[in-house]
This record gives sequence, structure tokens and C-alpha cells, in this order.
Amino acid sequence: MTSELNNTRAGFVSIIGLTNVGKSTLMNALVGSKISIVSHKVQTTRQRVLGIMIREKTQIVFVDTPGYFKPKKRLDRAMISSALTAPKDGDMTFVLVDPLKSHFEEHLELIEKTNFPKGSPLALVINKIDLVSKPELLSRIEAFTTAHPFDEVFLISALKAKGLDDLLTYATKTLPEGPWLFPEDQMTDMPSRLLAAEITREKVYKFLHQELPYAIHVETESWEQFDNGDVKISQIIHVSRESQKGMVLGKGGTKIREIGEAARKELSYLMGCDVHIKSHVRVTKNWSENKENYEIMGLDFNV
Ligand SMILES: Nc1nc2c(ncn2[C@@H]2O[C@H](COP(=O)(O)OP(=O)(O)OP(=O)(O)O)[C@@H](O)[C@H]2O)c(=O)[nH]1
Ligand SMILES: [Mg+2]
Repeated sequence: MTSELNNTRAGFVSIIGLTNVGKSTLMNALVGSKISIVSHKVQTTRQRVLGIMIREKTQIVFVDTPGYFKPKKRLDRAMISSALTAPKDGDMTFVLVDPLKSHFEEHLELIEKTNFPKGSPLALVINKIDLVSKPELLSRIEAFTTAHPFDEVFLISALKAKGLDDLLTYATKTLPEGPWLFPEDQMTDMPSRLLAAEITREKVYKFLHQELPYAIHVETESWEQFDNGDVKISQIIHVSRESQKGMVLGKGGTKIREIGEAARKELSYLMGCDVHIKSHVRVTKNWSENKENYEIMGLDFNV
């Protein structure tokens, strides 16, 4: 394996921040592939997602995390606990903030609650700079850097791929020396069944504009691989109430067909083969109280 090269570096870079600041968009842009799902709504990412890349002799393992918000339910607590403990297990942290919103106090609360390992590099990454004016941006930088000592400050737009090279150069040079941690062609540790479920969940969010999606859980029920490489996937879209079932199905099943088609296209592209998806909608009360679902997502059921 090439990791036996001399002078290699490797490590984990946790990306943390409030919900909806663009953490998953950033990780996908850095790695150059869609690994973590993205939506315009809050609380999209539910578990840690690894995005692995190699630059020069450094293997950078980005850890996308669920966004920070005020937890109410068991799933919320599990998501936030997973996010807040990520930096402790990592070598470097990017704290991603959105300068647009008046979320200054919440950003600070997040930084206070996070268990940063002593001595590990901490970078403030201001995202969505395409949406703010220069004076506004300058006043935000001053406020954040006064509130907390960051080792570096970066200004980026994950969506427009601006400023990403500086971030990669920083990680490449700063991660500790050591052998690579994953095979050189591995891009994530997410099992294909979970990735397929995540892609469908993203399409549900995209095609349903109502408030309901946060009650949704997608499960890959079966996965068949044929000799010619084609894959046939059967999925269940769990909703919590009967009324939500109709919304996901749409009139005459139009909505679920639209969702399935979009998921099929994207998965076919990502996997480089023909994918067939059959989706069903099922009312499952309290899916978020089922311990097994947490295990699949790598979340702690009892926090
Ligand atoms: N204009 C602009 N929008 C962005 C940028 N980065 C992300 N977004 C948008 O912000 C929204 C949220 O992006 P996500 O990547 O899902 O945010 P997140 O922080 O992962 O959200 P959670 O997983 O819910 O915590 C999406 O609509 C993105 O397209 C950016 O640089 N500029
Ligand atoms: Mg996310």
C-alpha cells in the first residue's frame, strides 16, 4: 500500500457547527464527491459521516457531524452528543459559522460546550461569504476572534467552492505524521445500504416542502447485486402518522415516484452502475425510540 511511503501524514478533521451552516456541503466539496446529504432545512445530518481524501502525502479524514441545536427528543440528544464528542477523537477541528444569521450567541455556546482536545489545532471557518458584504464580514471576524482564541481563520464559500484550497493546504501541513488510516481508494466508511437510505431521505426533503420531513426515517430493506453489476434496492420510508403517508405518496403515487427516480439517478451515478429502487411508505410510530436504528447510525441510544 502507498501508505508505506516515507513522511506520510494522516488524521481526523472534525467539522462542527450550528445546524444548516453548510458542514455537509463543505465536506462534499473538499472531498470532491457527494458523501453526506444536504438540504436547505435544519437538522439534516444525523450521524457522523467520514469523507476521506489524499493530498500530497497526507490522508485527510473529514468528519461531518450533526449540527448543533437545542435538543428536545432522544434522537436530538444522540445527534448532538455525537457532534460534541467528535473533536475529542480528532486531530484538528474546523468550527464552521455562518456570518449571515444572528446566531452569534449560539455559536459561542457551541464552542464552550465542545470538548476540544488540548493543543490540537482549532480553525474558525466562516462560510457563505457569497451572501454577506465585506464590512459585515469584518465585524463578524472581529467578534468571533475576540470571543475565542482560534489558531487560524478562513473565509470560504462551500457552495461556490471559494477558499477551499487554503483549508486543504492547512490540513495537509498540520495533521500529524504517521501512516495512512484507510486504504488509499476509500472515500467513506458509510455502508452502501446506509448511503442509499440517506440519498432517499435527502430526496424526500427536496420534494416535500411541507414541514413533515423530520419525522422521517429511511431504511434499506434489501439489496441485491446481479451478475451484470446492476443493483436492486428495496427501501421503506417510515413516517410517524397516517396523514404523512399520503404526503410522501402524493396524488396517485406521483411524489414517491419522483423521489425514487431522483434517488435512483444519483445512486447510479455514485455507484457507477444501474440501480433500481423500490420504495414503500410505512407508518411506524416511535421509530426514533428503537435502539436498533441508533446502532445502524452509530449513535448512542442512552444519552
Ligand atoms: N449561499 C450559500 N449557501 C450555502 C453555502 N454552503 C452551504 N449552503 C447552503 O446551506 C444549506 C445547508 O447546507 P448543509 O450542508 O446541509 O448544512 P449543514 O451544516 O450540514 O446542516 P445540518 O446537517 O442540518 O447541520 C443548503 O441549502 C446549502 O446549499 C455557501 O457557501 N453559500
Ligand atoms: Mg449536514
